[in-house]
Amino acid sequence: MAVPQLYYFDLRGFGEYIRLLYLDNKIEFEDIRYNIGGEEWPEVKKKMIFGQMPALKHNGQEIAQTGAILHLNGSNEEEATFLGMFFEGVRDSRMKYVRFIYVDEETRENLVQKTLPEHLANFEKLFKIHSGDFIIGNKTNYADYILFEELDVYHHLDAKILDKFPSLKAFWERMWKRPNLKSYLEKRDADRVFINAIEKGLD
Ligand SMILES: N[C@@H](CCC(=O)N[C@@H](CS)C(=O)NCC(=O)O)C(=O)O
Repeated sequence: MAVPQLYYFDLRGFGEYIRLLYLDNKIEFEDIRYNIGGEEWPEVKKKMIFGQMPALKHNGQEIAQTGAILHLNGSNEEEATFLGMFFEGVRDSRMKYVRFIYVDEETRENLVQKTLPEHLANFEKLFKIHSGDFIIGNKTNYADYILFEELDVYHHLDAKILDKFPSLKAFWERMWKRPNLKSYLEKRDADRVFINAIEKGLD
């Protein structure tokens, strides 16, 4: 049977949330990566639904939009709503990071000392609502991968940023130890895979 094909750039970006979910859950997929400034992308772009990636092709169907691809609902409507809320909250936080990276909207110091901690404080509160190792109980859901990737990205900006948020820090450490992720994550750092297209966030 054909495996899903995930299309994204050769960096972490939004595609990384999906890669982590697939790897951790042992969902076989083809990880197709295009060079961000390369010659191929303008041609490929014309064929993508919104002219953007990530995109997923499977069984003749094409899906665009990160959230739609990631979406594996919680076990009931209430949980699905909670996960959706978490997902959108993390995306809002990501936009602050993205604006810092691409348009220098604020200083690195302000981002790390004030802006991101405000978001992290909310995530810490939300995380504690459901007991267990992950956002909801002891099973990972799609929102765990976006949360983990964001925490890891912010940790690259400042290795102490999670210290004031013990639940998030413990979660981040736990995700790093997941047997299906550990060697991938170690290799990703060793290879210094870009987090974003201009890479301000790795040092
Ligand atoms: N709303 C979309 C946004 C996707 C998006 O912004 N993709 C960017 C990379 S992160 C892209 O494809 N940029 C290249 C282009 O627009 O040509 C999602 O969440 O998946």
